[in-house]
Amino acid sequence: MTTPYIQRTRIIAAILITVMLILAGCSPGKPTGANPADPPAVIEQNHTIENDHSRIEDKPAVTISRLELIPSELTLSPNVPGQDQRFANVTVTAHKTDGTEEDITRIEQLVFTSGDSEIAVVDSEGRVSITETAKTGDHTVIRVEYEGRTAECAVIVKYSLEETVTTNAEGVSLVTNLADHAVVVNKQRSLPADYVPNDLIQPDVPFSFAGKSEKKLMREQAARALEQLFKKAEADGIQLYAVSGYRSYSTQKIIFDYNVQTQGEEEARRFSAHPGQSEHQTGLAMDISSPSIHFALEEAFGDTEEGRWLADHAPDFGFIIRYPEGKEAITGYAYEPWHIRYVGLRIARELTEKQMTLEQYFESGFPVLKQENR
Ligand code: DAL
Ligand code: ZN
Ligand code: ZN
Repeated sequence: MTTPYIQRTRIIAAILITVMLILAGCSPGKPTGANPADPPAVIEQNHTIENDHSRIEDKPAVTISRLELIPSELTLSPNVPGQDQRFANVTVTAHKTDGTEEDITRIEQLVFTSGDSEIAVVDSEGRVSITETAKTGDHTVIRVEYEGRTAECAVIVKYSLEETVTTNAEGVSLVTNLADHAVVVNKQRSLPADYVPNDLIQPDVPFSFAGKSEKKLMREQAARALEQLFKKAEADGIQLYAVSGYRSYSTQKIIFDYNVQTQGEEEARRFSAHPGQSEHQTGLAMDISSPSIHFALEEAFGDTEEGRWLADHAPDFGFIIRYPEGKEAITGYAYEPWHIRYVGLRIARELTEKQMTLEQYFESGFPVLKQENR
């Protein structure tokens, strides 16, 4: 009894659907709107028909979940003979929701930007280059944007030691990147005798002695960082005093000659620099002490509360303990827990983390391309 009723209902329904489809401009056997100008999209079973231009399966669409710039970190340097390290290419990988990845570097709609065009620039194809004025320790990021997603690649500028030194008529190796905040001055790399930094100022910190003195000066950026370091020390209840900052070539000569007279040349060279070879002439170094050891510059400072605090916190303000314990063979000097050197935040943190000296940073560092482990 019920069967004929259902059949009747089905027939009526089929007629109604046919009429509706005819009214809508379609025919039941031919579901495609053959006219590309048909405006309405018709939903039919599992398919979406959009103006007959595309037919998309109605399962979760594959979209981009994450963009990745490769490498994630680039170290670039000016030209050196036989090598071109000023440029590098980054590629863009799209990681998709279905677990696949695709190189989309050549897609036109990618937007590449530089975080600081005075340091590095990037073209529309992901070619990155550092500028003529970029200095060691400078860093920025290259960013790519696509469909609302972004990825970054850190760009670090690093000169090699070889390309920042020249030999003068007397056979002395003179440093050429004098104004670089990461300049390396040591027993193999001298400053010209007449070099005086042009941005020396007196940091607003307590000194161990009164009166006006060139030894109270530092280069501006280092001086500001020192003020922040001392502010943090004070907040932590640590009493630090600045003892000796900038020293001219002639001041260093007086100091070195005195040390040779009183201790002999061999011993003096373990802790005192020849004039022209002292970091104090760069205006980036400061000797620090505390009342707890009567403002002395001695190895014992490293074991005081203040000395330990300094070693722990200096890197957060861009300073390193320049002559660490056990590195005499590399730095050329015995352990000096009191001598801090401004190198900038990024290098200070990296050196501290890797327990490396400034010499090792640049040696390791024939400019390299670091590639993320994938
Ligand atoms: N004490 C350090 C090495 C200097 O004389 O510059
Ligand atoms: Zn010093
Ligand atoms: Zn990947």
